[in-house]
Amino acid sequence: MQLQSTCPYCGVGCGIVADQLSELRVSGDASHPANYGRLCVKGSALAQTLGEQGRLLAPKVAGQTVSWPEAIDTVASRLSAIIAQYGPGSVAMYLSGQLLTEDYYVANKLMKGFIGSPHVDTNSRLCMASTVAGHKRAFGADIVPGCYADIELARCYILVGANMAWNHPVLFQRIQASKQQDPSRKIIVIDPRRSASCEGVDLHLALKPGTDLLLFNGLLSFLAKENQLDHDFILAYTQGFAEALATAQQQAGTIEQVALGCDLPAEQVAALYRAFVDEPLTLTLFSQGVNQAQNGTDKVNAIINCHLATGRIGKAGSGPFSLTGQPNAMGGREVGGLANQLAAHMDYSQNADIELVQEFWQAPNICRQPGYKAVDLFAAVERGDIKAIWIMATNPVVSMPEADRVKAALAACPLVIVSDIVTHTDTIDCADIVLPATGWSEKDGTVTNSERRISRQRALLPAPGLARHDWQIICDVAQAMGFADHFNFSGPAAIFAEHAALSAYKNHGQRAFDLSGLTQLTVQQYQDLAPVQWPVNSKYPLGASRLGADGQFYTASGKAGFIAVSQQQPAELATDHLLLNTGRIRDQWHSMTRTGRAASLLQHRAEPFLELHPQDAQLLGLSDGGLARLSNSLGQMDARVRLTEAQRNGECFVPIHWTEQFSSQGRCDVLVPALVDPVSGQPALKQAQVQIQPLALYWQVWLMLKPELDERLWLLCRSRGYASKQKHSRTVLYQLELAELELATTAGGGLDPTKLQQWLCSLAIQPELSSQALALGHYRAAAFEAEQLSCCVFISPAPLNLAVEYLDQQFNKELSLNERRQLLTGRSSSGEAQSSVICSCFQVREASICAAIRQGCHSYQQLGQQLKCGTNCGSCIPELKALIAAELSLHGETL
Ligand SMILES: Nc1nc2c(c(=O)[nH]1)N[C@H]1C(S)=C(S)[C@@H](COP(=O)(O)OP(=O)(O)OC[C@H]3O[C@@H](n4cnc5c(=O)[nH]c(N)nc54)[C@H](O)[C@@H]3O)O[C@H]1N2
Ligand SMILES: Nc1nc2c(c(=O)[nH]1)N[C@H]1C(S)=C(S)[C@@H](COP(=O)(O)OP(=O)(O)OC[C@H]3O[C@@H](n4cnc5c(=O)[nH]c(N)nc54)[C@H](O)[C@@H]3O)O[C@H]1N2
Ligand code: SF4
Ligand SMILES: [Mo]
Repeated sequence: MQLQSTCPYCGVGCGIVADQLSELRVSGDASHPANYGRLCVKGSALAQTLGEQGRLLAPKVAGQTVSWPEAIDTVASRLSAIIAQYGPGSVAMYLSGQLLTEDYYVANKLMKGFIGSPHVDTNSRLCMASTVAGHKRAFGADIVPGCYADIELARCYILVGANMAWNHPVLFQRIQASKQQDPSRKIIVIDPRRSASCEGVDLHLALKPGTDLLLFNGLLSFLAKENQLDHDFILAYTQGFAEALATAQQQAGTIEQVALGCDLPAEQVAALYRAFVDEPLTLTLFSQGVNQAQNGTDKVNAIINCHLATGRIGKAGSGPFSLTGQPNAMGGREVGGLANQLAAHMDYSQNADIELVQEFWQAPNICRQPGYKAVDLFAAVERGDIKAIWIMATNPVVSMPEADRVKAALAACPLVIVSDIVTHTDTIDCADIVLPATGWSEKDGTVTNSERRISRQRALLPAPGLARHDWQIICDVAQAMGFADHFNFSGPAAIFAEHAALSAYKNHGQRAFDLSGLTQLTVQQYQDLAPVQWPVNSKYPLGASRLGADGQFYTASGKAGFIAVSQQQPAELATDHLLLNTGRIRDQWHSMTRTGRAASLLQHRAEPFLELHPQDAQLLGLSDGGLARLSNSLGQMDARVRLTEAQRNGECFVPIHWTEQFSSQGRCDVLVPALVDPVSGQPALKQAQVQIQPLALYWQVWLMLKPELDERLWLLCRSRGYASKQKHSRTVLYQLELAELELATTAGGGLDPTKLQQWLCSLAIQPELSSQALALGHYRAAAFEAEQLSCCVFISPAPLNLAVEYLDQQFNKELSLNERRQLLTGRSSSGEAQSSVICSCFQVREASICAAIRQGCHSYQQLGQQLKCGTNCGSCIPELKALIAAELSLHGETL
């Protein structure tokens, strides 16, 4: 049987087809307009992330498994008791752009209409809030004017603070394909880091972090100076131009001055401006390098200003394009998941909106004031003003700035309820009540992608254990709290119908978000709903691909607004500090609760890492492959050093993904201060100041096991030094680094046999075969169960560079004595060492790729023919190109 659904990861919102053979197989849906059959590496590996292992299968109260009636009753009665004592404002919800629209709708309705607490916010505050605010200032509504089809129509792509090659890979492939078809198309990247998206582009502006506003103000002045303004459009359809231009001109000055402020060569700035002027078909695609800043909203408007000034908005092939992060970041905005919104794109600024929502919901306790935004919400938990918080589908102990404060605030909060799909997350570990939700492939509903397209996520598999749908859990609690009549939905179709009806209620074309054409869907029609772009109403019965081309906007005057914005001086870097940038990697999704389960996705980057320039590393005494400790007054993080000239001097980068489930101290957000954009409340997650020092703990330990360590032993590993956990096909590898004292006492730095024995014993390891030179600090051992390898341990004072894949393959088969001895060398008999996996789909490693390049494969297509790398999802093609370039420059003359 084949079923169509939508990928649960990024905001591209690719359609998938699931084949239910003996096991689920996932491939790209050729008919879906987001991807036309393509999938990136995460989408391709979806089937690997399924299965009951590690899943949360039953509700828990205070660590004890309970039945659903007991869990619902406990949640409802404890919430009611807190509300009775402290008022409705003492309870909060913290939601997620990974909930389905239907889940989100009922959560928001329960809180803002029935419980009467406005304190509902979502992780979209960390993600899209600045864009929402920027859109509302410019367009009067939170609309993305363009659509994906503009990619094939555009001729110039400007990527601002967006690493699309890794984070919106399928859209990046569409850009690449357009460029391949017509190489005169231009790709320009604005990012302080030379990210994977910079590979082979026409221009990369490695600007000083935080200076984008100056760069775009400079562009606006340049457009005026060069007489490139669309005066007719400005006059007829916009307001506020003169002030915005004057502010930009006052600040930006000449190209040289902009270049100085942005720390860029003047020629690069000029080339960017010239490209924008020369090419009317320009798309400016932006993401977190823009949003996650203290002036994120202003940056968004500075970009939109340039598009308004040239009339390039909502037109085929041009426009500003916000790349949404999560699969349903848009859907959450549509139902009013943000604390300053109400529902269906209405907010608290107009009484009429509040009355309308109250009337439609027949709500007894409608909220009339905005609630706390994420950072303020957790500060209110910390102060004790919020006494109960229900967290769904997000992991704030990992992803919020000042994450250790968030953790402490939750630990002290009287009632923390977490709905999740896995047994352990850093946030669940702070919860009083844990509720098992169904996850992707089990749940049913809708999501809206970056181009406003609503697609169905369909259930492909039954719910595991006692897991229930998020909407169902919320409605059960609502019913138990006495709101039964308003939460007795028969299923997601009924919720969607009500959501659509609210968007249409007394709308009369005034509110952009209008699903009036979808209010009458039958359950079957909802089940079969084909992807459609809102609005869907009498004006756009089949949905609208573009908005704003007719010059109609949703401000009071109907005109689009220019916003006068000016760049503040970026904060000075304290002496001995580096500027820390944070972001994503190709194969992992956020806190790794799903992608961390797929062995193939953990080989590209296996540990938390720190990227910095070799010159900085030298000054700090750091070496490639060694460990580093990053710290500031807020916290500390440990990571593996990767030297790269892709990083500007004085700046460094760490990934956001590692948690206490996968590493000892890998959470980067413990270092990031909770400074927010004053307009949007979005935290500036792209900047922190850190000190860095080498972390040399002495003993390098590799522990490879089947099955993984239990919670208690993993905690033990984490508490003893550096630890990281990596899933492989058959085993789990624990890469540890322990302090000298832990295992050594001998004068020459050798291993102390008693301590070694104690250590092995503490981890329940009983080796049967070993090779040891304890005086030199070397120990290698293996244990067997029913003739098969069950564990191996390697200890050395020097870095261990073992062939992980080979070792992993030795598990699950009977080994001869010779093979057992070979195993202890850590290398196969052919002696191949470890190098990182570049192509995750076919597990092709860097070493084989470089060898093939040296043997004459000088294009990624040739590499594909020889090694298959890059021939499935194509996510690694930018890296293949980079390796070819690097090998050729290194060995150019001889190749
Ligand atoms: N593989 C993968 N893909 C994902 C996700 C994931 O977890 N993994 N998450 C999804 C989500 S929720 C989101 S929000 C998106 C995010 O997608 P992106 O925004 O592309 O992701 P990031 O890597 O966080 O940041 C993008 C870039 O901003 C740059 N940057 C930092 N400071 C500045 C600055 O001052 N100016 C400019 N111009 N650039 C700057 C960083 O160097 C980085 O390369 O990705 C989505 N896609
Ligand atoms: N420093 C820094 N910090 C950042 C960012 C950054 O760039 N830099 N980016 C920010 C951004 S843009 C984002 S979006 C956030 C993301 O950060 P989070 O939202 O905290 O991360 P996730 O790992 O996506 O958390 C989702 C949780 O929901 C669970 N889950 C999955 N599916 C379901 C479901 O259907 N129902 C329920 N109930 N649970 C489910 C997962 O197991 C997981 O625990 O991080 C933010 N934090
Ligand atoms: S680009 Fe990748 S992660 Fe994003 S929706 Fe498509 S397949 Fe999923
Ligand atoms: Mo995000």
